[in-house]
Amino acid sequence: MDVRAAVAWKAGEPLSIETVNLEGPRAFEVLVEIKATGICHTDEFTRSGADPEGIFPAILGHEGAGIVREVGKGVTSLKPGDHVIPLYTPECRECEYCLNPKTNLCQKIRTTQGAGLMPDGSSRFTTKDGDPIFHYMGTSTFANFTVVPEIALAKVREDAPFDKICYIGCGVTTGIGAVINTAKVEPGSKVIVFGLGGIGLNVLQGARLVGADMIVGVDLNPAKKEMAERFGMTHFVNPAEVEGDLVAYLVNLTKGGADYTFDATGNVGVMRTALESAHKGWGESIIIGVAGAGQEISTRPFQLVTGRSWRGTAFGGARGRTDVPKIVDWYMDGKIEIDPMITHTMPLDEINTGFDLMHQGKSIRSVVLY
Ligand code: NAD
Ligand code: AHE
Ligand code: ZN
Ligand code: ZN
Repeated sequence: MDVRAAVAWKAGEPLSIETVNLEGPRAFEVLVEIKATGICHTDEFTRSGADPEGIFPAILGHEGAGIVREVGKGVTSLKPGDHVIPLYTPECRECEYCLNPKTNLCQKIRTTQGAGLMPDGSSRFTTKDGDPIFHYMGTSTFANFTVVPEIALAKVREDAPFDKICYIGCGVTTGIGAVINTAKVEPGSKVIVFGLGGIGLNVLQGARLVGADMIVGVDLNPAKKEMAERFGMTHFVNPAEVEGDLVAYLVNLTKGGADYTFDATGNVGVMRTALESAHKGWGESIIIGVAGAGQEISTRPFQLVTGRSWRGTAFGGARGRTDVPKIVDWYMDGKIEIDPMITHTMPLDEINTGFDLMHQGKSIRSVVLY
């Protein structure tokens, strides 16, 4: 079938909106009509060429929501008409990783997914000339129709609005999940969040949800302060306005360091600051941001010797098919907020504007509506 897609032809170039071919679902695959998709900084990370796994031409996008239109042979858990959120972290419920409660990183299809292919090693997208176009994160939501493995789809309630719940496909779940699943922040904790963008704001609301006492937000863009306060930030720090050492400032502000710190910037220098502003003896620092090819983190081992721990999280430690429908319920029940974070919406034809707004620091989430 013909589908409208934003194609990333080459690293660093704007996306090109065109009609491409999509083959129907093969065994254990599902055709989904995408109704809305957010633009996450990770899409920009890959588009820019910073992603060591980046592969072109590809159809990016991993924060979508839509409706099942057709199922391939062997699909038993979904049927046409079901509302779904594609999962870049699938949940097969039978691999070694799914059977280990310590991780959410299902590895059943990770190799082919990372190579931009469906689990059978081929692509469903082709150009008008029949040349393959790669999938991205197994989801490729920057197209009005996409094919996704059954194990990479969460079935969600039908009264939830696509233009909001698409954000649960990455940002909301990642931020809230980092607090609840990965760090397991306790009530009364002191928390520092670095980067108050689409992920950081959700870390803030996760911290508020679990009853953290002091929630410090750190961002170079002062325009992020107002929205961050709305999501639970109690203290704002702009590193550009701190005289002297930022770590010392934050340790002083939190009276010894934070119980939990989170990097939601992807900057390796910030990651070090986050680790070192965690409390001696017990502070934990969680890396959420993804760093460009070739970048590495460093600190003095003494920081770990003296009781700080450095950890990371992917998709907020969530097991998508199990947890995502629950987060949709939290949103529908008013337990968490999403609407104010969706600052811009646009048709697919204007998707590059969404990337521009991200660069300019003017948006939290831009959502493409099909
Ligand atoms: P974003 O662009 O919306 O937000 C980033 C924020 O960081 C901005 O507000 C920016 O002003 C701030 N910032 C940048 N440099 C800074 C610095 N040196 N000090 C303080 N603040 C700084 O991006 P996002 O969509 O929120 O994504 C954030 C990061 O999380 C990205 O690296 C993204 O790739 C990553 N991410 C990871 C996961 C995961 O599963 N681990 C999921 C989603 C996104
Ligand atoms: N491909 C990159 C890593 C990108 C990355 O870390 N992705 C996160 C999700 S970011 C969503 O916005 C993730 O889930 N990682 C786990 C995984 O298996 O990819 C690189 O550096 O190679
Ligand atoms: Zn993302
Ligand atoms: Zn699995």
